[in-house]
Amino acid sequence: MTVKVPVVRDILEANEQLAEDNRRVFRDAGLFVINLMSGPGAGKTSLLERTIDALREEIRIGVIEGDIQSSYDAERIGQKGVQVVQLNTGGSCHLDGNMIKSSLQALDLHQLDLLMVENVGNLVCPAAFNLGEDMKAMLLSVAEGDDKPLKYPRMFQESRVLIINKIDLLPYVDCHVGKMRERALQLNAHLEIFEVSCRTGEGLSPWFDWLRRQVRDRKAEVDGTKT
Ligand SMILES: Nc1nc2c(ncn2[C@@H]2O[C@H](COP(=O)(O)OP(=O)(O)O)[C@@H](O)[C@H]2O)c(=O)[nH]1
Ligand SMILES: [Mg+2]
Repeated sequence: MTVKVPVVRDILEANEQLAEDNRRVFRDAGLFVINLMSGPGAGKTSLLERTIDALREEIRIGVIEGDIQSSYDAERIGQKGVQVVQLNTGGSCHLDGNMIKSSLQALDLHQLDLLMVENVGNLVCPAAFNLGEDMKAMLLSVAEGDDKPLKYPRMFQESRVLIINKIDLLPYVDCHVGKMRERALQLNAHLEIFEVSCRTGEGLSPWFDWLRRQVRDRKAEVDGTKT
């Protein structure tokens, strides 16, 4: 019984160290980094595609794709002509600091402004492992139901941003967006919430503006430390 607790703590502590190493590398490159999490199929890759299409002329975006298996998502993103690397976890349900560290040699970080990491589709473990990101952002689609904050609280507590996706489906599903928002905010009053449809494009402009601001602030921070 007592043996298991320190083992678990060791894994998380070792991960923290690796995440810290990654964070230093990202800072040196002046990058803003987002760890994108959701259940399978909520729309992470679709959001990345929309974001790249909208911002590619002004922001240099790179993507790390995390999946248990396949390079399908990386191929989707690769078609956009941006830097992308696929990480296969080989069964693990989340990305960790070590996986991110090993993927960085495949990217030219100094040619990027924004790095977006698509985590493995899962509403549980990704929230427990820091990657060295600036912030975690999560997607929840209306098709998954407004009760998810009650069932998977840690995801909402760890995230800075909640993107409620697939609002085009609202006429067809039993989801009360007001209730979803309220439950999420009860867990984390600082959540920035966007209601979007990656299918129609509705609601995405405020998300793009928010990203522009984060990247601009990071640049200003880096320029400030240089002078
Ligand atoms: N109706 C609708 N479907 C969407 C929306 N966003 C994504 N999808 C679809 O949902 C499925 C899963 O999307 P994907 O981006 O691959 O999700 P991921 O597994 O989180 O990366 C695909 O069939 C998408 O076309 C949306 O806003 N509305
Ligand atoms: Mg995906």
